[in-house]
Amino acid sequence: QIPTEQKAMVIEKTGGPVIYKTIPVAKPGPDEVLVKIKYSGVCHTDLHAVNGDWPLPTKLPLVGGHEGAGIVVAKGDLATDIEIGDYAGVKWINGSCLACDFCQQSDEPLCSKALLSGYTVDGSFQQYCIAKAAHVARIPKSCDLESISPVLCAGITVYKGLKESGARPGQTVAIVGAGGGLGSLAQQYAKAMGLRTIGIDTGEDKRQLCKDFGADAFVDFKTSQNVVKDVQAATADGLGPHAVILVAVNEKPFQQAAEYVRPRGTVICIGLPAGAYLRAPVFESVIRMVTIKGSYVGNRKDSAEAIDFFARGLIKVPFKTVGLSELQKVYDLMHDGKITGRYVVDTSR
Ligand code: 8ID
Ligand code: ZN
Ligand code: ZN
Repeated sequence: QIPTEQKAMVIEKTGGPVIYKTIPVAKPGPDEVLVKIKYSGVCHTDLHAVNGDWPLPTKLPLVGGHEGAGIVVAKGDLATDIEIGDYAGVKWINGSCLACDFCQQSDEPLCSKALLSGYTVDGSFQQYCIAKAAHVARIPKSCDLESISPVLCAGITVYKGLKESGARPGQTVAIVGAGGGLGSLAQQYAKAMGLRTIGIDTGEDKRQLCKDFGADAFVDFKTSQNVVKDVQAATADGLGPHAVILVAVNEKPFQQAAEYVRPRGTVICIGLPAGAYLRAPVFESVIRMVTIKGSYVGNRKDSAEAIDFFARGLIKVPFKTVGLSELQKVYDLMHDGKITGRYVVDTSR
């Protein structure tokens, strides 16, 4: 009962537009599964891909999307540890070589042969999507596919970033871009890990979301006279947060975070604004022993752990759902910074 044709959102050239059209359903290779995508979250990365923001070309034509939640409907002969009917997630790392130095150490995102869903291979903005069986996320049947979809990139990424930060229960983490997709999930994971949070973003909606998620403070980067001072003042002893999770799509905070992070604190860079540079004063960074590092999605174990937090009911994803055919509207809102939380697309319409 797998059809030969399906609906998909396709970009034919960098810069868009994204077009709703009928395309063939692919057949899984020996080490692959075919996932019937029910819902897919829309990540800012998908918009970077449309716009050609990064120094890495996409395939063209391209079906974007990498937060695809669905059901396995076909599989190759080598896919022996996953069954037809299982819930599965198509995430950013679609596949990797499993043999290189990085794959052997479970740093699969660093594999030079990694396949990227919705970027170097077609992703989840279609009704049927191919992914490597080794990498497809295993989703327990108790989970709702609609609300878990944003966990498949946003959740995994911020969970990994929080682990990389080394922040421990009771400590404070500042989340820059706290009202967006990654940021709203970062707040949830941070709380579940016993951390205090400071949300940094702008506007009443995003302030309210941070409050609802139990943020200890909110700093509006647009109205604050001095973001550095306000963030430090939001910690009990005024010394600043132990860690900063940067998920904003803007260069400025990447050049500010090292100034307000606590001495011996860690700045985790996750957001990928086009053409941006990191900058920090050498003197203060040295004498305050600041760590600045990048964090890139997560490996298969991080993915399973991030999903487990959701399955245990610890993560509430704030989302709105629209039809797959309305994807362009989501991109327009995202471009204008008007999305609080995440948008999810329903592939049936
Ligand atoms: O593995 C990775 N490193 C990874 C994985 C997934 C996504 C990286 N990303 C990248 C995306 O490509 C994107 O560049 O993380 C970034 C955030 O993705 P998103 O959460 O999907 O974007 P969003 O929902 O648009 O949220 C961005 C938020 O940043 C705020 C905006 O108001 C919005 O709420 N923001 C901006 I723009 N400038 C800000 C500033 N100066 C800011 N918040 C605080 N200070
Ligand atoms: Zn993403
Ligand atoms: Zn590899």
